[in-house]
Amino acid sequence: RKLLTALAALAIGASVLAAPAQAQDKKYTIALIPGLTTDAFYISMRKGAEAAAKVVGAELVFQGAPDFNPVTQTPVLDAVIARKPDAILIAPTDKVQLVQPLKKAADAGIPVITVDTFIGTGKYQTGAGDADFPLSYVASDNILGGRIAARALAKAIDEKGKVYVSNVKPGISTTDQREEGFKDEMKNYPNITVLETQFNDNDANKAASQMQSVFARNPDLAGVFGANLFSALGAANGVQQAGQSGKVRVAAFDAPASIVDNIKSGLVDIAIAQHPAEIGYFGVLSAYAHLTGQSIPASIGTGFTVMDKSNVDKPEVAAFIYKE
Ligand code: T6T
Repeated sequence: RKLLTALAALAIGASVLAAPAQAQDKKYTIALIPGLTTDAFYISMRKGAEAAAKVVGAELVFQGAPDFNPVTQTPVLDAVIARKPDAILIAPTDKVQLVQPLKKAADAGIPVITVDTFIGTGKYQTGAGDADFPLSYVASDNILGGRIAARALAKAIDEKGKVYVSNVKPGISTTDQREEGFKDEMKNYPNITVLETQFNDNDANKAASQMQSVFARNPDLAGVFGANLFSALGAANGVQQAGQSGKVRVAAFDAPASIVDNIKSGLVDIAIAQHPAEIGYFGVLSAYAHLTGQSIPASIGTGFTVMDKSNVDKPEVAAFIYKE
């Protein structure tokens, strides 16, 4: 009888053990909605997400808007919800304006994970507020990134002079936090004055002309922090157009090939490369873990690689140049 009982227990154990294997047989569809489709940052994120989808045998659907804007992102999200994917990964383009649209996904039973940007405070699964429902937030530490930029720019300008932040628009979690980290860190440099932020709506041309206006008003301008890819690219172009390459120093967030060229030419001092492929990879793995019955962390922090002239040719650094 003892043997029979033991065999029965083993059989139960075996069927429990078999459950995840059966779950793994299901082909999940995971949607990734970027901030915008044509940005090298999100193109790189997609590659990481696709790599993870391949590992877990999921289908990745990449669908986004042509610009970084909650008004164009919301209908894309609605369309994705209508396709009933098993999970949604999204970079919400506004902390507040994407809350209700994403609530619709959660109400429809679709798990939501935010990648790169967050909604609400970014503190999820706390039971507080109306925007804590996403399961996880997978992203860079953007406050830290802003601090790194401040320190690098301070060093480049010998810790004195006027600087400003070229930024996208208020309400985006990432770029708001970069500015916050940058300004807070600059408090450690009493001889540096941070001028008013210039908002460019993610338009590099606008960022370039704003740089020239700031320079016209402040001919002693020492540096600029471009808080994302288009802000940095535009600010650097503005510096060049003003004939100030190497004189007005530039710290860039994000690392597309064009910014790396600018590092090599001396127009840009440093670029803070995020690891977008890592964000995509761990976003998909987190969604899959949740779908197959595992608990997942409410936030996952991904890394940075700081690029400058001295290291950008090293393969282990160049590996983080964004893919186009
Ligand atoms: O900097 C990234 C991203 O982290 C941010 O949320 C929006 O801008 C980028 O996509 C770069 O263009």
